[in-house]
Amino acid sequence: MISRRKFFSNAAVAAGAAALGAATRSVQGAEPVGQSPENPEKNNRYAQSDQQDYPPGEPGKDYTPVITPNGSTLPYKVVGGVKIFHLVTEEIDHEFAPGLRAHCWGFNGQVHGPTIEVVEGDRVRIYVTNNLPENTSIHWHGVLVPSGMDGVGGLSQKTIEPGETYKYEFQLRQHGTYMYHSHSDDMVQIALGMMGMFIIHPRTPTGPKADRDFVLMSSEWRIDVGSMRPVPTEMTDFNVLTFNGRAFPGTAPLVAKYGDRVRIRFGNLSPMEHHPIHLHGFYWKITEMDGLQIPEAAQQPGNTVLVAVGQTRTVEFIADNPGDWAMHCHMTHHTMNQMGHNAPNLIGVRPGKLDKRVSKLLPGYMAMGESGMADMGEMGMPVPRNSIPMVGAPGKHDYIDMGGMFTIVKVRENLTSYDDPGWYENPPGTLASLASNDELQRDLGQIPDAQISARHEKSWRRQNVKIG
Ligand SMILES: [Cu+2]
Repeated sequence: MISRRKFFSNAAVAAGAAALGAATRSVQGAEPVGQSPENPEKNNRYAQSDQQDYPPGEPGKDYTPVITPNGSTLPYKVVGGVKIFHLVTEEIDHEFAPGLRAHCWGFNGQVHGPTIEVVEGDRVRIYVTNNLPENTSIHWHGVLVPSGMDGVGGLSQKTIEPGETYKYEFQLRQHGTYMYHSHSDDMVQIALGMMGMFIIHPRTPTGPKADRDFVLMSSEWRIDVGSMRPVPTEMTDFNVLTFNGRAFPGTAPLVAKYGDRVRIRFGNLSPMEHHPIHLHGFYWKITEMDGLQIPEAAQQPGNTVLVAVGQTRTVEFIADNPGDWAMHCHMTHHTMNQMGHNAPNLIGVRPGKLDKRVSKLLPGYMAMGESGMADMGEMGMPVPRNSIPMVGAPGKHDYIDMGGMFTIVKVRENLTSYDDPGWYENPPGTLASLASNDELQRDLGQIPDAQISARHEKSWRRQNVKIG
């Protein structure tokens, strides 16, 4: 490959110093980020040639390793100054959440594959052994590699047949948050889970260091209730939504100490849908788009970041608000587990004696959803084996009727480890609670005479609370 330095020296020979100056300016003008016009070699992601050697970056010395909740980082060894990785594609019996497993495709026993973590300037050799029943090839999504290492089956390379091991080798000439995924029979292989995150740390870090550096990859699946195989031909009706291959309550919390600088690197390789990821309790700044660093003055603040299919977005915030904070896709159907979308709308329907009448014909029948659907998981309805329709999880205060692409950011003072600290203890006066009659009288001048909704009536009946 020709480095920019070589390109310029060739150009100078051919066209002279004046032309070089013009070319330098125009190329710089096209550069998206982080440029220093006075010193074009600095921060220039094309400046490293493949001939320039760097020692392999070491965890703890050259970078603080990332955390992949519910996942892991791919181990490597160094041979002759090159970092050696080995990915093995295979079918995996994967658990999405307690109660739901399916036969997926992934890497090294995991869905999704382990996070590849390297340092700018590292030279890597990645072996890919194909244990799938069909050909594959692996694309390094967003990583600047020679064309023949880009992994598009048929276009960049011959595909890897079952049983074969291919070798990819390149030097990393950039840093940021990237991904990898199958690029052969994409529709099937991505729908079955063939993807992972690819993190490149800067060789010379600038800016504040993150205390917690999390990696979260979004995906979506169609797994029919009671079945064990995601449907790869699904185009619109996904019913299992995941962070790092897990649906809530299967998602591990993201734990931070009060005051930590937290970085979260989102990637989305869902087959079809974009995900607006929303965090409660904080605002963040978007520091990277598709792995490219945004200059500080241009970093957008917010609390929701849209991560489109194929994109990565990196955010940073200071964990200055202790508590248990929801973080989730804000598409409401993406925080449900195995929600069927063809259910009749029963909200507001008064079933009356319908249940009794139908149950004579269908033992166990029960009209559902006439007062909303929040109760369904809690009621523990009998469901087919290996399914979690509408399931959420018991929370500290009540049942959490969320699922899918939902997790919890737990921020605590005085943490001694980053293990799950359990539920947050709310300091006195900081927890929403039932208003007393005295308070209502004092502040509203009346005690509201709310109609008991059907839902409360039902749940009170369950608890034998006397009503009416
Ligand atoms: Cu979503």
